[in-house]
Amino acid sequence: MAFTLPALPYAFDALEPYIDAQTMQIHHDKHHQAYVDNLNKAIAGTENESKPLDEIVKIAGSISPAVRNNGGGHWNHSFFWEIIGPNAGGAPTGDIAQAIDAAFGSFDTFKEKFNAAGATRFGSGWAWLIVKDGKLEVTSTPNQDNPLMDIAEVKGTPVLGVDVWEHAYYLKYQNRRPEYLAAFWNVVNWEKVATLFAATKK
Ligand code: MN3
Repeated sequence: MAFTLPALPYAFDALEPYIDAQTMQIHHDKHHQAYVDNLNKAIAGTENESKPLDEIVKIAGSISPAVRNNGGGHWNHSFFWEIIGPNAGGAPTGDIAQAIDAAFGSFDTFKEKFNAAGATRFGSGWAWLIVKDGKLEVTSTPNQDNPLMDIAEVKGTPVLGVDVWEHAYYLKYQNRRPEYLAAFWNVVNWEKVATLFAATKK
């Protein structure tokens, strides 16, 4: 069964002024679509064709570069559209807020660490908040790798992530990746992050 592009759960302009409509449209309709199409091509006629995406991602490093890049691209973007949204941002509450305080000392310290992970990821990649051995950690991955992959340097379950490829911000922020990262906090869907965090405890 071929993978398909999930619909964006809000309008392209819903994240204005933090992430502009044109970036969202190209990012979702062109970039994400290309990962889906190329993943389908890479697994067509192979034993991986019938596997769910989560399973493919976990073994992506041992399948092929095409599956690693495009399977990761499909997983990462599907995740990203869900953990951002309109009428979002601010500070987390509840269990996830307590866990962030416990792991990093404060929400502000966590944001600094996450932003630094995104800003210092050379070239293209992602910064992540993951659950590893029951604890929150910040990490980053190159290209379309993610912490679920067999080849990840730091493995864990992502509960928040940010795309720091230039295609995610260049139209509005050009070379100013830190400005994009600062704006990102206005669109974080903490309800979704809290749900993902709760799921890691089951
Ligand atoms: Mn992207």
